[in-house]
Amino acid sequence: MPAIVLVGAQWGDEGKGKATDLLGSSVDYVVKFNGGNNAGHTIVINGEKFALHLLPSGILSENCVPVIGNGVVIDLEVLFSEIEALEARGRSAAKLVISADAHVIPPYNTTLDKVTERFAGSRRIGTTGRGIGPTYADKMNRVGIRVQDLFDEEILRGKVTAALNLKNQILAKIYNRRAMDVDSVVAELLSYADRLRPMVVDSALLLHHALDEGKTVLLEAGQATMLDVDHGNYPFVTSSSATAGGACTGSGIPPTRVSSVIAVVKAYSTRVGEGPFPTELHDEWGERLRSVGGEFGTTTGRPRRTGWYDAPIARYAARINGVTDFVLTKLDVLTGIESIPVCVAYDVDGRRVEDIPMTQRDFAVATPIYESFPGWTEDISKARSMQDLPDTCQAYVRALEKISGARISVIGVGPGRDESIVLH
Ligand code: 2SA
Ligand code: GDP
Ligand code: MG
Repeated sequence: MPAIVLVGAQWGDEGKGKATDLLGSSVDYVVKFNGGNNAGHTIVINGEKFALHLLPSGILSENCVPVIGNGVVIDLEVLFSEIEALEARGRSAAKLVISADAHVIPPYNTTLDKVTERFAGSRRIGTTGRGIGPTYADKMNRVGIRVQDLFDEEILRGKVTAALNLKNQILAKIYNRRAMDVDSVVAELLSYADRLRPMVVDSALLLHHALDEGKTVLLEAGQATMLDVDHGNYPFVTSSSATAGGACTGSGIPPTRVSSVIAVVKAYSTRVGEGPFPTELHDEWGERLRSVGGEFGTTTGRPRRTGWYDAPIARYAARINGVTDFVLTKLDVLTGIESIPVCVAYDVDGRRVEDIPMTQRDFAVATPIYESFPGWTEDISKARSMQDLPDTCQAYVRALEKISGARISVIGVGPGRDESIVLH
């Protein structure tokens, strides 16, 4: 049976949490395969709001096993406080399993992330300050701490000592911060070991067996295509693989077992953090999208930058991820706009460009070429089929589908689990 990949098509916050939750009732496993507690997924069930950061969105579906895959980086303090917060609201995290190969975010990397940003000046990325970048750098540098290291004090101590030999120099000499002590870092990490142990498994093997038994596995991305470390607009990206390829490396499920790739795309665009954003609006329309759409960071509360729909980005996401279906979200946010501009291509130095430009410089100067579509004024939040939508709204959806590179299979008309139109 199949593995299904679910990714973000833009710069994140497209509504992946809600889409995963919607699919949750029909899948057996939901695997988070990249990122860490930089993610923020909001899910609304019967009017009750849940904000998840580190836990897979499938944690709220009763019959589903949530899995933190090997591609994830884990802040252990956040992990247990998120589990406790869910349990305090009557939800259970008892089925959660965690890969023995996932990496742990040690406290020195959170500090390094924050101070590096503070001193970066115009080169700052606008990170979430959760230690994500330094922890993936350690992983690639082969000095990272893995979940399984918490069960072997000798290995753990050796790694923390080696890391602090170097990082204390950076913290103290470059950033004028207090050096960290090996014993206290080791003690802090070990304090989670006993609680962690029952959850830790060879998750790649578990998922392999599950697929052999005919179970359905959903691989859920954090962040999005334009934030992917390889395919996003580097260097203004996160430090992990947020695209469909990352779903395989971050879970241990091979590409031959993936049957479909769903990309979640918002009916307009947003971004948090620094970096180019061709359709960004600095006027009252941008403010309107932010306030009506509630565009504030789920993790940091930062106001999100807002702009119109960008079809070259959707087409790029379709190509890079091999998208089979789009979930179009937040269509309701556009209600009441008389004429809705959509970016269909870019102008780069007077040339019309249909795709994302090859160089960072050309993407930074690309200006949108817009086509406008008639809007609608009717409340669409109660619509449950395409026919329930006003004609102009249907035409807008069809126009997006035509220029975005894959069919639209679900339309979001509100934040609630049931506020969706399922087409395919
Ligand atoms: P990091 O912390 O190293 O991953 O930051 C690098 C870039 O990645 C962006 N990034 C995000 N963009 C959108 N949403 C994210 N999650 C939160 C949310 C963000 C928040 O769901 O709202 O609460 O602020 C997320 N996580 C990382 C980040 O802005 C940098 O551009
Ligand atoms: P994620 O990071 O992709 O999971 O997205 P976030 O949860 O960070 O941000 C998406 C926000 O939009 C959340 O507050 C959702 O509750 C909300 N949302 C999702 N789909 C819809 C929709 O179709 N309409 C409206 N109005 N809100 C939505
Ligand atoms: Mg988010």
